[in-house]
Order: sequence, then C-alpha cells, then structure tokens
Amino acid sequence: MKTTAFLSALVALAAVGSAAPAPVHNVFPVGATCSNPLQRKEWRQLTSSEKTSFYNAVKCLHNPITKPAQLGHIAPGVRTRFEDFIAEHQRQTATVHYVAHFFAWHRLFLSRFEQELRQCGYNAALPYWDYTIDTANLLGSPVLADFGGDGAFDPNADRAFGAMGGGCITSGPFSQAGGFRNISLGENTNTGYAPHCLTRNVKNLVGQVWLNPGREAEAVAKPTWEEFAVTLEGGMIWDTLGMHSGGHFGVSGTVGDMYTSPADPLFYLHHANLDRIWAKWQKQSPANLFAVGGSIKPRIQDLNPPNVPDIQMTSWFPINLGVLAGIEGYTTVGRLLDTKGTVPAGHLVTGSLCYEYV
Ligand SMILES: [Cu+2]
Repeated sequence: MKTTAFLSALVALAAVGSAAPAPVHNVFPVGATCSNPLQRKEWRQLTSSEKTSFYNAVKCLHNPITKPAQLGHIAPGVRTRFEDFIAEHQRQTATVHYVAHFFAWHRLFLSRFEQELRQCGYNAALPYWDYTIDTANLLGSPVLADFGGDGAFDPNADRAFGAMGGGCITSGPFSQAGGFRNISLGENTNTGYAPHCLTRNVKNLVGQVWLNPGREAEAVAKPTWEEFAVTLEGGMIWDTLGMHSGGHFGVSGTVGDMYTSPADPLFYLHHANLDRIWAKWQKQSPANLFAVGGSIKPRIQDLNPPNVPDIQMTSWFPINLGVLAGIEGYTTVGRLLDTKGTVPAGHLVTGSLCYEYV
C-alpha cells in the first residue's frame, strides 16, 4: 500500500513537473530520455582547469554567503550548503549503511552533490578516485596529494597500519592555508556547532590489503547481487573491511567518521569509485542491471539503528534525501539502478540519472 501511494505521488509530481524546462545536468524529467550522459572520469583524467574548477565549486558550496545552509532546523551546526550534505548523511547514517539500499542511497546522494557542484560553476562530471592504481603506496597517491595529502603528525593519533598523520591537512585547496573554511558541523553524531579542520591519518597497510586491484576484481566477479554488495561495502572488522570500509579506514581522520565523512571532499571521489564498480558489475548482464534484494534491516547493529523490519529490498523501495534535495531527493531504488535512465519492467516512470563512467 505504501509503495502504491508513493508511486502515485511520483506520478502526480511528474504531471506537475512536465511543463518545466528540461534541465541538463545529470537529472532529467519524468518521460524524458538520457541522451547526453555526463562522463565521470578518474581524477587524473581531468584537465588542470577542470581540477581548479572542482576545487572552486566545492569552496563555493562551502561558503555561508554564496551558499548558506538550508538544514539548520535539522542540524543547528550547519552554516553552508556543503554542510547540508554532511548533515543529511549524518542524519541517515544508521539506516543507509550495511543494508541492501546502501549503494542506491549513495548513488542518489552523489548525483545531487554533482548537480550542486554544477550550480557552482563546475561544468564536468563528478570525478572518481581509482585507488587500485595507488595501492602499493596510498600515501604517495597523486590524487591524495592534490587533495592535500596526509594530516600533520599528531602525537595522540593512532599509529595502526602505518599511520603517521592524524592532524589537520596543512596544504592544498582544502586546508586553511588553501582558503577552505573550517567545518562548522560537529563530528560523529553531534549536530551542533563545533568548528574543526579536515584531518587525515593515512594507513598504507589498509590500502595494500583492501584497495588493491584484486579486491575490485573479486567483487565484480560475484555472481549474485547480494554477494557483490556485501563484498564491496564490507563491514566494520578487519577481516571483512571490503573496499568501501577500506577506503574510509585507509584514509581515516575526517573521512573515517561514519557519520560525517562527507566533510572531506575525498568522500565523493571514493564513493564515485564504488558507484563505478557497481555500474561495472551491473553492465555484465541485463539481469545484473536490475538486480535487487537483500534486507533493508542493517546487518550490523553497531550504529544502533531504529527497529527496521527484516524485509527484502525491491525496486519499489523508497530512497530519500529528506529536505536536502527537494522532489528529486525522493525516488525509488528502481529509478536509480541504471545511471542512464532506464527502469525495470513495470515501472511507470523513467529513471532519474544521466551519467556514465569512462
Ligand atoms: Cu555513507
């Protein structure tokens, strides 16, 4: 019943929205087709002017004058639009991780962020970080270097897995010296005002074990959607980290905070890479493209999620970004399966995405 009501709402919205001009970007109106998908490239494939434009767009989003926060009623600590995204991720952390809809939710989240970047003068697509190229020495990654490298040495930070940083990043576009404002929103579950810098504590050993090309190949070779999804997302303990948790833990610091990891712009490049690997798995067959299933109840209870029923995710399962992204933040798993906008049979509306990985 709930799904039906949700669908009628979508259809009603579609009728209302049909007179609006067709937006380009990565999103297109119900009934349209995706004819010119944004090309998401590896960071190293961007031109230097595209890189500069990316930095400037992130800074534009993280500016209380040009892009003031809109989610202050939900998270009193936010001051900028960039922080709205952190707050929405923080708000939903307990119910969108270690669940079947983990990949769909983050796909939508990234797509909205990509659109916001493009409203701040960035004309390319969201880039990704293919760290399998850098796995021998994550600390030496040119992508990491462009984003400011490791954090400064902090004598109190943990030294596990080869970590040598832990403090604020001190160079690059997202350091204070580079003109990046402090993050106003608190860390972890703190939704209040608690300004802090971006920190990193890169753990080379995690990169070597969990971010190597074999890990990607292993995930892509999984025959079923659920095996693929659990392998790539991974868990919270060393033996099951997977590439998702391995990326967060391998860089650590701000991006290692389960709740507020989107505070580090590297979050978006890491998740775009995971999204690319999902799309690669999906491309192997039409069945893979529209594969769904797995429980919506978190398989790890460490985040104290509310009591979610143990039911299977279908393509009708609703995905939302709360008040972060308006109508386009309310969709279904089925509309997020194909990055180029086709939907499973039976869906009455088209997909909501228009991009591809190159
Ligand atoms: Cu997340």
